[in-house]
Amino acid sequence: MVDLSLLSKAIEEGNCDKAVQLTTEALGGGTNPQDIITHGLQSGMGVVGGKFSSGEYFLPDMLMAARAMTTALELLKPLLEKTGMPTIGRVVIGTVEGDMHDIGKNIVATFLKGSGFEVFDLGTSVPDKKFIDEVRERKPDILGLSALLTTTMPVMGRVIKALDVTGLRSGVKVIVGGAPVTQNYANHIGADAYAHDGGKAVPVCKQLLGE
Ligand code: B1M
Repeated sequence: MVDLSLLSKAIEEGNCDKAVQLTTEALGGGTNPQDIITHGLQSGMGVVGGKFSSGEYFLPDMLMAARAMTTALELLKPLLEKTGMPTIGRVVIGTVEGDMHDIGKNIVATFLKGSGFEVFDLGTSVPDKKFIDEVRERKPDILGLSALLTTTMPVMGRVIKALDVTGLRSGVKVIVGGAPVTQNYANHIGADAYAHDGGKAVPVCKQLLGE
């Protein structure tokens, strides 16, 4: 059984090879992929964020940690996505304009795919108009908006307003999330739902579909 605190440490140190090795060993030892994410990868990223805030880490440290985490996540993706179940709903998801953070959004997208949702991931720094166009064309049941910066959180409200103005709001449920986002903030900007993490996003999205 791999000690997931070692994996957390590998992410903290931005050690890509070690992160891949420990993730592979953890999977081989039967550790649940969700536990690997929560107690290994994500907890290491939490430490990185703290060290960046306190001035101990700089941008290159965050980038190395992000690379290590993204590479390790790639090993988990096929396991999380492999379900073979019928599609239960369609989701368009993206990180809002001005925001390049995508690791958490990718986890949410992967969890949703693994639970039977058809997911269209628009990527990062998605212009408001792109969200509107995709909602109009793809007619998703749910639009997912992710924001990691306090400066980009308001953009989620802007997208919701744009849905209103274009007459699309009533046809789509909006879920928001990201580290600085809260349930109160989601209510404040008129979102239909908020999820704290990828695991929570699945039942919340099912609930939005009335399941
Ligand atoms: Co940035 N960054 N970053 N960063 N970065 C934060 C967010 C920060 C908190 C770090 C800090 O200061 N402690 C800080 C924001 C401060 C603030 O706004 N108050 C910050 C800053 C300041 C910046 C820059 C401005 C730095 C600079 O340039 N001086 C810059 C901004 C660039 C931009 O976006 N325009 C920047 C850049 C970067 C990197 C590119 C180096 C890299 C991102 C790489 C990438 O994403 N591909 C990076 C990273 C890695 C971080 C931290 C360390 C980690 C983020 C992460 O991936 N976490 C982060 C500190 C932190 O969050 N502790 C930080 C792991 C991930 C699994 O968690 O993303 O929270 P998270 O996702 C979770 C939940 O939030 C939720 O589920 C996910 C999975 O469980 N969730 C949703 C997310 N989206 C959801 C959507 C949903 C539902 C749930 O529904 C749709």
